[in-house]
Amino acid sequence: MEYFSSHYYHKVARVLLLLLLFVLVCENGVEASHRVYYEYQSLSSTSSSVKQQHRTAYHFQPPQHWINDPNGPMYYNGVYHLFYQYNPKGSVWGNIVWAHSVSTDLINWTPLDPAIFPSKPFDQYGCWSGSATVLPGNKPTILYTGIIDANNTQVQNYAVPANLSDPYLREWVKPDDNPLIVPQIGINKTAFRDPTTAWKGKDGHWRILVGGRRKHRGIAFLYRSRDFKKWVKAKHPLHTKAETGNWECPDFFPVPKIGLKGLDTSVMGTNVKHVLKVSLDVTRYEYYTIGTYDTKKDRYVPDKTLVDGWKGLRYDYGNFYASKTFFDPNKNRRILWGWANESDPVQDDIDKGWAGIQLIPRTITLDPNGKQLIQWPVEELERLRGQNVYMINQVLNKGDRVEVPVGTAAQADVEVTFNFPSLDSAEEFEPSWRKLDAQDVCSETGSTVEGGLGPFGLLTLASENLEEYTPVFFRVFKDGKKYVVLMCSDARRSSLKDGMYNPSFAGFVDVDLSDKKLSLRSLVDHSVVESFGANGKTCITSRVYPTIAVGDNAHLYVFNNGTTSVTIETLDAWDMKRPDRMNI
Ligand SMILES: *[C@@H]1O[C@H](CO)[C@@H](O)[C@H](O)[C@H]1NC(C)=O
Ligand SMILES: *[C@@H]1O[C@H](CO)[C@@H](O)[C@H](O)[C@H]1NC(C)=O
Ligand SMILES: *[C@@H]1O[C@H](CO)[C@@H](O)[C@H](O)[C@H]1NC(C)=O
Ligand SMILES: *[C@@H]1O[C@H](CO)[C@@H](O)[C@H](O)[C@H]1NC(C)=O
Ligand SMILES: *[C@H]1O[C@@H](CO)[C@H](O)[C@@H](O)[C@@H]1NC(C)=O
Repeated sequence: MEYFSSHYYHKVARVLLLLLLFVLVCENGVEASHRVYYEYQSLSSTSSSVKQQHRTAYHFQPPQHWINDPNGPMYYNGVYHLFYQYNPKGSVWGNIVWAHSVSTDLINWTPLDPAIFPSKPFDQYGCWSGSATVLPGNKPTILYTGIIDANNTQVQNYAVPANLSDPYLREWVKPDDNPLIVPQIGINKTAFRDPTTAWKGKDGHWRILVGGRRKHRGIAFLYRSRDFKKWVKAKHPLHTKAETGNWECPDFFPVPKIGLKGLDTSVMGTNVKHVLKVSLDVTRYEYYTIGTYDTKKDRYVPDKTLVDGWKGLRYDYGNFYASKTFFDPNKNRRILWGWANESDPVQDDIDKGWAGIQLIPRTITLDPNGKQLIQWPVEELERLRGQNVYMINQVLNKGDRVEVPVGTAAQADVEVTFNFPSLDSAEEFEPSWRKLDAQDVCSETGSTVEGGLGPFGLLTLASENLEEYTPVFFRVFKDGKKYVVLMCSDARRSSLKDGMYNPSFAGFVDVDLSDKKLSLRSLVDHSVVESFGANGKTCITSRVYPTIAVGDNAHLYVFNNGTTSVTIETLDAWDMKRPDRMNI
């Protein structure tokens, strides 16, 4: 995928581009939205200049520099591999290579040398995102997007391990019969990227998707191959959707209708549903649908009850993009990786010496109601839990704020279940809000506006006198006979420093309230708050940069600002240890 720094910039750039087009009546094909900081491309900072204050402790981060999309995650011979887009020379986007790390538990990672970097005519201007497929005979193959000229022309290449006996697959080779796929006439060659993991049809042919666009229509191009070398574009894309703009990083995989197991990407049939996720270049967020893979027509049909478009379901309603899943045969689960960019100004990233993190990998399953996915941090994360503090049956009246005395509130994992006596006091959901996104509703209400049932939840990365805090909370509304649950992760008061991107991220939670309970888990890690509402039905990530609520001065509280008292049924919090590197 490509990086540009803000939606606003994008709009301005589009207007400027249109003007330019009128004036020049020509188009050079270079992305208007593609903000490249040439002046910083070759700056090379040293580790000693890297600012540590907001660095994460247990989220994935290299020692320095810029990272973006997770690439080609896979499990091979007892080892998890994570590749990712990386600028080896600075903390802004540019000079992109595939950095490579390995792990045996998804938590403790050891960096290796970059696996794929520009070196051949078919990728000399960049090695962009892609996926891994483990071919029969236990042979991993990577497909990735190569940039072949200064005009950003995109092709799809492959790379294979140089030595299959090397337990860490350190070295990768890019054979000379690359590229495998070039954009044929009719395909926009600057919007043609991010090949998926391949799946095998009943006819024995492999299939992959490549993301792209035709005008404003997002497209998941389908390619087929018998031998993984010669790829032929299918007449019809697997799926397209008007007015969604360029699709980046498509991901397509099966989930079982019943049960929690993950499935190999090639599994199909009546016992499975399929999921298609796309990353929206225009809005810089993702959406997914659940649907049916019609293997005869080789087309994907989203379920009618779901929104196929900008207002569709999201893995995460916060700072989360360019995600990718893989099947983990070791524990029979499907795991999701997502990237969170920084929310501070570019100059701060340069000063820090780093930018971007990978979020905690999440196990994903289908909600038994079939209407959405459920996500939960991989169980291995729990090995980092240190000292536990807990609360039970503690009542929170209106205005109460209670400290959770966890050892390091800046580096913690907290799980809480609230219960409430009734839903009677839920506020009316204003009819005018039906047109709004959850985020807009959250920014109108927030944690400071008293409600009936809620706002209640956690105050993370909070300073003692609440000059700074990032509240993660619920608010329950009544809309006719139904209840609407809003979950917010509101960064507006997260930092006293100006210039931060600090939205009141929010999502609705499709949860049955008949047991009058709501649960919340937050992973707090210095500059990230990654939250899971209602056992993983709604997830929201915020990147925040407190100035007071740092290190030992960060606090964690539970609060209630609704008129109805709520009870902390159980709360468990742990301070989190730092992962180790493996010795290899
Ligand atoms: C890039 O596009 C411009 C305008 O179409 C063209 O003149 C130039 O030759 C192209 N450069 C390359 C390397 O393809
Ligand atoms: C091709 O895609 C690029 C990148 O999304 C876009 O800037 C350009 O306008 C597209 N060209 C056409 C003809 O649609
Ligand atoms: C391949 O890796 C194995 C295991 O690390 C090593 O013993 C062997 O020498 C390597 N082969 C080559 C050709 O490098
Ligand atoms: C609760 O509401 C009061 C009154 O609006 C406000 O002063 C306070 O900051 C709120 N608490 C939180 C945690 O937002
Ligand atoms: C992350 O950064 C913020 C602030 O610059 C932008 O507004 C987002 O668009 C950006 N997100 C992505 C996915 O690039």
